[in-house]
Amino acid sequence: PHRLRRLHRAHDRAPDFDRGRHWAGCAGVDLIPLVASAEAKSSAPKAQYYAETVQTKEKKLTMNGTMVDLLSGYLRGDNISESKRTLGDLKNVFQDEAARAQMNPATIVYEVQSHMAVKDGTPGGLFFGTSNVMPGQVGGEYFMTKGHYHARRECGEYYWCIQGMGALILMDESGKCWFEPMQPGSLHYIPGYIAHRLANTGDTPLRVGACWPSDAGHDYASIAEHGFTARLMNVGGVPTLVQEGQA
Ligand code: S6P
Ligand code: ZN
Repeated sequence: PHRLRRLHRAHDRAPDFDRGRHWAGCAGVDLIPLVASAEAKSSAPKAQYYAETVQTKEKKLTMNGTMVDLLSGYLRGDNISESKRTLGDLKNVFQDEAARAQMNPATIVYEVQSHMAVKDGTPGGLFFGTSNVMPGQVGGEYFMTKGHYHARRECGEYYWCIQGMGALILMDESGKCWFEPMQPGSLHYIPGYIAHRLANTGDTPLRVGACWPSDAGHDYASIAEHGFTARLMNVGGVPTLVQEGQA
């Protein structure tokens, strides 16, 4: 019961993470028809998702404290950290800074949930997350993440598209830039030494799962300084990677 109460608190935290609008609504299903143990039911009636033990016909199964909604990638339970970036946070990220400055700074561009079972920087561990990039454009450039290299350059990462349409924009250290189209089910391996950024080219949220080493870290400074050498633009309705100086 103590553990269940703690899980509830973790879930009820993060009021600024707009679950209702962007996440839970899209799934529309119960995650797993768990039957909470009698003890869990009496102490925490809403605890079905987090039931520590469930009784099946065969045996009692022990669950851990975190669940992934398989339809949306939404995470709930233990060890989850959440962040979001608004248009106001993304100064100088889009090509048309004047257009960005005209838009509502409170508009959410993307949200990230990360399941961090070990401390950031732990060698040999893994992190698991879901990124949620909203549909939208700034001066014809699709809403996207800031993008980064890993601080430990050799660290790779897996992405997989869960919902929506978009692109994984990649750049090597020589500045060569390309992209991989994303659609639900597409799997993307990002090798080490490659900067990566997500862009939503559709009109629904782009939800992408990720798994990366817990000691990878993030190098945002290189991107802040030099940017990506190409930008994914809406050219007559077609997502087009426009190389620097080609616009
Ligand atoms: C972490 C992984 C993702 C991104 C997320 C947000 O290595 O690549 O979880 O952090 O998509 O992007 P960014 O560039 O703002 O960190
Ligand atoms: Zn990364």
